[in-house]
Amino acid sequence: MSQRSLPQIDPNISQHGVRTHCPYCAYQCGTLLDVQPNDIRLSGDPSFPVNNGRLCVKGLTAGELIRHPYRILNPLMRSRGGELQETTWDAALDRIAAEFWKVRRAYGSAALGAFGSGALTNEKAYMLGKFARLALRTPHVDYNGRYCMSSAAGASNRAFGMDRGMPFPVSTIGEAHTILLVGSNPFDTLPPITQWFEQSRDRDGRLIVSDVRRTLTARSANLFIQPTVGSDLALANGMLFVAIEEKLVDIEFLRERTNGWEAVRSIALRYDPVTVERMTGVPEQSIRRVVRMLAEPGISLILTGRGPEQHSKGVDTVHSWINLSLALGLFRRGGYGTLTGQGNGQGGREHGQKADQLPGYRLIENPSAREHIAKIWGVAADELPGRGRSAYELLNSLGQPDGIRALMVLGSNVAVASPNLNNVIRRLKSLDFLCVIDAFHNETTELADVILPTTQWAEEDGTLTNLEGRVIRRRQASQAPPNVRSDLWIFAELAKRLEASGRFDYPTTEAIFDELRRATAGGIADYAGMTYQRIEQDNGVFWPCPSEDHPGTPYPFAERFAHADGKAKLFPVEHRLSGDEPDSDYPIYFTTGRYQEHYNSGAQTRKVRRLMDQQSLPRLQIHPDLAREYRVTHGSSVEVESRRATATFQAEITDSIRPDTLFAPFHWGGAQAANLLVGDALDPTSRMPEFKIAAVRFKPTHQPLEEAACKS
Ligand SMILES: Nc1nc2c(c(=O)[nH]1)N[C@H]1C(S)=C(S)[C@@H](COP(=O)(O)OP(=O)(O)OC[C@H]3O[C@@H](n4cnc5c(=O)[nH]c(N)nc54)[C@H](O)[C@@H]3O)O[C@H]1N2
Ligand SMILES: Nc1nc2c(c(=O)[nH]1)N[C@H]1C(S)=C(S)[C@@H](COP(=O)(O)OP(=O)(O)OC[C@H]3O[C@@H](n4cnc5c(=O)[nH]c(N)nc54)[C@H](O)[C@@H]3O)O[C@H]1N2
Ligand code: SF4
Ligand SMILES: [Mo]
Repeated sequence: MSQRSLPQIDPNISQHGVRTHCPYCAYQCGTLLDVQPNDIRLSGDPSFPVNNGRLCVKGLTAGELIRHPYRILNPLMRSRGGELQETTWDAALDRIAAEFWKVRRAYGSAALGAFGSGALTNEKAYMLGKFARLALRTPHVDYNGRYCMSSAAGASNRAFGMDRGMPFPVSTIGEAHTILLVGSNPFDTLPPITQWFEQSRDRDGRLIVSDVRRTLTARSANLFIQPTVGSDLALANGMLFVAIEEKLVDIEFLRERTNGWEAVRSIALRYDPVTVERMTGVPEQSIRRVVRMLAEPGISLILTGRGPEQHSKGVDTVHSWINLSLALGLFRRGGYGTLTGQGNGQGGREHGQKADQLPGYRLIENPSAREHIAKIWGVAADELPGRGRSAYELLNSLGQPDGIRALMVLGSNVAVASPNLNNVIRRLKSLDFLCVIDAFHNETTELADVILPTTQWAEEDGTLTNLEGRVIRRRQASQAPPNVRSDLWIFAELAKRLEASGRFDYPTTEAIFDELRRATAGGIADYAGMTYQRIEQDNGVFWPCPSEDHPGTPYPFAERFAHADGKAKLFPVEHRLSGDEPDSDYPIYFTTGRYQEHYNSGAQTRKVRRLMDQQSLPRLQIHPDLAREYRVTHGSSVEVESRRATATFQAEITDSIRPDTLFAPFHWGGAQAANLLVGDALDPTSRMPEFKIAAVRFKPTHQPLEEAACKS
């Protein structure tokens, strides 16, 4: 056969399926997805250079979601009797619009609200921000990223003038000589990342893990330290003391590339390692060893996860680790990064679904940012609302005087994932009207008046931005069920009914991306030079990418930081107490996190049989000493009580946790929701809740635990 007669081959479709990405976490593994009438095959994409063919058990089993029997297939509306009943799209959309108009007439547009997600593609996040500002005409749009990486984002913006979670590709881990993971458990939460840690180890690299639990990740570490919950800031300051005392500070780097060293230095000198040992429980010798290892020649990385970030002092805590990385001059070859969590955790925070933000990481209160976006949207700048409430504050305002009366939620199971959960559920119930857009039922749809069924990842096109800042393509591999619609179509239909038609109709998802490119042009997160074609050809493009001939930016801080003078800011930070510290009534620390087999609120993974077979219940990790004292036996039911509520878990007695701390996953709802126990203190800058610390007491209970799979 001659060369010319070969059929046109799309390099994104092979005999193994369509090249797309996993529906879950920020690692965004490349997958090959082949959906046939009687068979769904999903495998790792060996040509995507981030996972190189590997997948974790969640990604491997994600195909089960596509034709899942519990999929929502038609719009649902609650009848007068309170039952959810199937209805037509027109009836459902008309009802939502009517309820929104009713609230708008009675209370004004600021009584409408929207809650989005880091699971949404860039195109959806962009459209949600636009929809909230131009169709709902409310300032109150925020999203679950506020629960996720907002503290790391806050500190990175302050320190570097830019929040690019990892300012280097993930492969840098493979080249590193020393890696310090602070409250991050990526062997469970981003499993294919282990290949880069293995590569580092094969080159004699060393891994240091700081976690309150000896996690799967910690078991691979050369050095494991186990600080008290909430003491990370004191620990970082103590390490800075050691760096100063042992003359390991890179003065030349500080002089050339940073501001603010003197103020930070004088605070660090109050954190001598003997005091810090008392504050954190980490032995002085270990503190010294960590600093010496980080200061050795070669690439050193300090990476944080949610452990130090999800606190009411999260921003300052992250800044303390950035201070240490700057003082050691790590940015010459490595530096600081945060391991972002949700599928589009990075892109989701750039395109305007955040209460204080417009696309391109622009601030909504900045007049020139408003002008730029208003022009692209074809409105006057003063038509754009101002800054709205942050996620928890938004939810806490529901049904309150001056609060939100009608809410739209997409991409978040707020009735499981939010802190002070009983309060949030009460507030959701006090709404005049709640509408949820989802592919599946979850604890939040249970409270909704209208539920709209949406397409899911395999049925969509779009882009996401992974944890490295690499923009990638999600490709459609499967037909959606006949009566299911995309979030983007829903925005357009609702806009028509809210007298905002014409601004939400696009022929393709790519056309939305093209508008997003123009909206981000000149902003911090500049996507102007990216096209779908480039993204596909190059296995993703790193932002900022201001023009089509720009190669993209894998290392944004290689030469300069993003502040106007090109320098990074060190910032003096002090240890402080949490909103909910133990006392004689509630003497024990409680913290939360993740299982490898479940994802976030569990709305998706609790429906996957293979995952439920492996992890069917939330277990409370208890140290043997504590278990003995409280007469709790392995496998029995335990009731945990905080100042707010009680929750029930199954006891797992293990010496991998500190004796003063209990741990439970937050993947379950109802009486097994860890967030019943968590309080509502927020970080003053990021408005991040304290998911990683609460004061509790506990006791054995005879209440049996039911397997809490999502049954519908
Ligand atoms: N399997 C799985 N993978 C996921 C997810 C999932 O739900 N399941 N979710 C994705 C998302 S959205 C995110 S944000 C990431 C999160 O990824 P990680 O940050 O790795 O996950 P977490 O388990 O929340 O927290 C990490 C560790 O912090 C520790 N920790 C708790 N309190 C403290 C403290 O005060 N100090 C320190 N130093 N450590 C503490 C916990 O013991 C835990 O091991 O994972 C992503 N990947
Ligand atoms: N105690 C405690 N609480 C926590 C945390 C913790 O560590 N401890 N972590 C926090 C963190 S980091 C996060 S990220 C949150 C996550 O928790 P949630 O905000 O609840 O996020 P998910 O569980 O991922 O919920 C996703 C929902 O969105 C739907 N969905 C997914 N993609 C789309 C889409 O494109 N469109 C629409 N319409 N729906 C979609 C899914 O079907 C699912 O129902 O939880 C936070 N809560
Ligand atoms: S690591 Fe994340 S992206 Fe990769 S397969 Fe697992 S859940 Fe999916
Ligand atoms: Mo997250």
